[in-house]
Amino acid sequence: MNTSPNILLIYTGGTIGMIKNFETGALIAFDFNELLLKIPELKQLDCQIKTISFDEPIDSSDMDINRWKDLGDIIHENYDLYDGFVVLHGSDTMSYTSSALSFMFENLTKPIIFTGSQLPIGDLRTDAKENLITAIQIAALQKKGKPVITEVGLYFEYKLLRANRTTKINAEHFKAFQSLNYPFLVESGVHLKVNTAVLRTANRRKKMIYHTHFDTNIIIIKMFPGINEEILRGIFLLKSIKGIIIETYGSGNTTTKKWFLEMISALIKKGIPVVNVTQCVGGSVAMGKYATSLALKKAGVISGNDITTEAAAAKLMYLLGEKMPLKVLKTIYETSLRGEMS
Ligand code: ASN
Repeated sequence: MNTSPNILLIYTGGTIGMIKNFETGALIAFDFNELLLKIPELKQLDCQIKTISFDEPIDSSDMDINRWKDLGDIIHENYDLYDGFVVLHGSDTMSYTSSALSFMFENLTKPIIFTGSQLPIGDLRTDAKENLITAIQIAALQKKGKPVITEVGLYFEYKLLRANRTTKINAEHFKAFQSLNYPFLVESGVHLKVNTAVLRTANRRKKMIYHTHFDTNIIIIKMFPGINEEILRGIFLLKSIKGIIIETYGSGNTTTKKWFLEMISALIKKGIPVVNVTQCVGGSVAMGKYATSLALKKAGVISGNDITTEAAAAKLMYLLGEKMPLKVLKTIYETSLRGEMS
């Protein structure tokens, strides 16, 4: 009997599997089977690989909560059949999707590793092969017959990062992702160096719970000097708004103009959660550190601490989807659920 790990490779689209459309010159997703022909090396890996593809592979800019659910369903339906999952995904929104998946799968005991590339797999200088092959090797890592990684990771350019800690920071470099507030999980060199101390540990006695309700009635507002009262009022008064993320300056600071602070207070009084995340790529929100964030704290703004905007959006949609009173949502939001904040 073959006991090498079983890996399910899921293709959603992205540059990794794209070719140039000769009429428009733009990159479009193409057939998954052709992608596999370009990497015969996969046969040499010491694991069984099965593949499945989205019916219509997409550029990740077209991802939405329905596609997150399609992807989650594939993993959920195959959860007991495989030892690990590798998701091929466009890099543009990979941090959002992978953050969302981290909330969808509670008590994960198997790896879900996202990867993709900056150049298509058919390109001579492609980064796709290394990313794909190593992502599969990491998903197949086992110790005493159990997966080493038991969380959602993102592998790109020699590093496995905790997915819900990542941000795409470069549209051209092979090193496209950064996780400034959390160390890498695995580094690939001559050997795979596993940073065991920082991995999430699985509690195998707990049942995996699959969550699929995301509420998209949220908005992310990025602060900038000169932000306009009328425009903000128009957005905040929308009937459909159920949650707001404000991307603030530095350690959570905003303008102290009366109209702004009154608007925020009024929203919270209406039961709408307002989350404070920093627009810096590293560091955290510390409301009350400066006078320019004290009023936010007093008004009951939720601290996003050192969460990324991508994970903050996924977490807010997830918790709103789970439906709970604002007080409870605030407490849970300020707690790390999947290692997304310190
Ligand atoms: N536009 C592509 C995508 O996100 C970018 C990439 O994969 N590098 O699907």
